[in-house]
Parts: sequence; structure tokens; C-alpha cells
Amino acid sequence: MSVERLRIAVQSKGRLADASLSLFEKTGLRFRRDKDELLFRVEDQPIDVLRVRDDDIVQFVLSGTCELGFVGANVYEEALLDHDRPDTEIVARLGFGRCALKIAAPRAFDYAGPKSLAGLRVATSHPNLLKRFLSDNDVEARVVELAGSVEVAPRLGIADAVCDLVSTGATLEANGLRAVDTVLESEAVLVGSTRALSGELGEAREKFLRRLDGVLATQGTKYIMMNAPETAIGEITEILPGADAPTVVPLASRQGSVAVHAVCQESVFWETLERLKAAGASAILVLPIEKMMM
Ligand code: PRT
Ligand code: ZN
Repeated sequence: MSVERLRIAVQSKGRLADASLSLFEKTGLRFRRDKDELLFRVEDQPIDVLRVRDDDIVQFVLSGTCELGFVGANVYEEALLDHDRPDTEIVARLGFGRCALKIAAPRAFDYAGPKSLAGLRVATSHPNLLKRFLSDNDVEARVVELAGSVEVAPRLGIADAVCDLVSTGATLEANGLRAVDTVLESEAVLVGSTRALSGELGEAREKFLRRLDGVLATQGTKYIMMNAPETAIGEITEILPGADAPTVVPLASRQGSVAVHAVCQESVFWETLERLKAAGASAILVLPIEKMMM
């Protein structure tokens, strides 16, 4: 009898590929990292990682070829608008691949809201999301569908404005465009089928998601340790960013002094350390957290 294996789709090359694989590895899944292979078999669990073009990932999850997929929210939302009742959902937001789908126009264009696009041509590789934006704002405009190089469309004279992904804004700037409106904020997401999985597949999915939760929960969190006078604990607790009650242990060698340990859910900046020092703390250490299970 063949063993059932959970299939997870990731982008093979491109902006999300490395970060997706590295998140995978952080969940403790071990596979041989051979760049040319379509399929990575996880060594010690019934999981296969399918490495494909990002445009195919949602279709694979929708059709049941894969149970889970790592993809940009923009790609997911765009693909979803082609389906009436998709049985898929966003299982987790992953915190990388951040960008926004924006309306951008030549610098001289006088934009006073979506109505300014009425009767114009807007180039995009996200036609469904653009059409939804236009119809939500009750605007009729012509959608010019392009597979890529959207930002050059106004210069080529084939569009008056564009609807394209922006992260730093450098590409818009280089093409004489400026962002004037936001259609969708995006980041990489884990999408999954809402169909129930039983037996080994269900167990493999649960185990993977539990570990992924643990990895995501530690992102940005830090473990902080310091020595301090017992009298300063109140002030120190106030300063620690996003920490629950810290652990306080008396120092055997110094009367009235304690060691303070805490998990901080928010970034710990140099300013935070300076304030802790001013409150009486010394020997302050900030450490990354690798894994956490609550
Ligand atoms: O080959 P494959 O089909 O798998 O990949 P692809 O070429 O279709 O996608 P890829 O790898 O370029 O992007 C994958 C995903 O990364 C996107 O779907 C987004 O979710 C996310 N992402 C994050 C971005 C950007 N940032 C981004 N800046 N995708 C594209 N861009 C492009 C944008 O289209 C524009 O051309 O980068 C340019 C703008 O960048 P800035 O920094 O100049 O603003
Ligand atoms: Zn693509």
C-alpha cells in the first residue's frame, strides 16, 4: 500500500522562493536542496514540496493537486476572483514578500480619486483585482491586460495609467510614474484547501501547521536577560516591549539584586536598552528565539 503524502507548492524561483524554503527548514523539515528539481521529498515526514511557477500554485490548491501553497496574497486574490465558490482559504500570513498593488499615473496626471480614471486605459497584470476596484468605485475604464512590464505601458502609449505591484517605488520613479491609490496590500500567505483531510494526510497537515505557528510566533520576538536592583523591577517591566510578567530570580552573590528574564513580542531597540540601563539594569543581553511552543 502506498503511503499518502501531503503536497505543498512553493515558487521555484523568484522573489518568494528562498524565503518560502527557509521558512520550511525552520519548521524542521529536512530535504535535499537541489535547485533543479521539481519535487523535494521531505526525509522524515510524509510531505512533498512541489516547486512551480507562482501563477500555478493557486490552481494546484484549488484542484486538489496540492493541499497547501505559499503564494503572494495578490496572486491568490486575483485567481480567486475567477472562481464562484472556491474551497480554499488563507491559513497564515507569512510576513515576507510585502508589496502593494497600486494605481500609478504619469507625474503630471491630476488624480482626484478613482473617478479620475473614467474613460481611460489602465494597464495591469491583475485584471480581476483592477476590475473589482473600478466597479467598487463605480468607475468605467478600459483594462489593458499585460503579462509583464506594466510600468512601461504609458510611455509606449498603450495606457494612460497602470495598476502594478510596488515595493520600494523605484520602478515607478524610473518610469516617470507616481502611485496615486492602493488596490490591495499584499504579502506572502499560506493558502490551503478547506476540504477535511483524514488519516496520515490530516496528521501531517496539523503537525506542519503547528510547527509553522511556532516559527511565525517567534518572528521579531526576542529573549532579554539582565541584572537589576530588586527595587527597579516595576520600572523595568514597564519598559520591556510587549513582555508578559518577567521571570525574576535572586542573585546569590549580590543581596538586593535579581536576574530578570523576559520574552519580548516586539522589537527591542537600542533606545530600549538605554532606558533599561538608566532604570538600573546591567549586563543586558538580547537573544533571538528559534522555536516556541505554547
Ligand atoms: O516565475 P514566476 O511566475 O514564479 O514569478 P513572477 O515573475 O511572476 O513573480 P515574482 O517572483 O516577481 O514575484 C512573486 C511575488 O512577490 C509577487 O506575486 C508579489 O506577491 C511579491 N512581490 C513583492 C513582488 C514585489 N514585491 C515587486 N516589487 N512582485 C513583483 N514586484 C515587481 C513589480 O511588479 C515591479 O515590476 O517589482 C517592481 C517594483 O518594485 P519596486 O521595488 O521598484 O517598487
Ligand atoms: Zn508569475
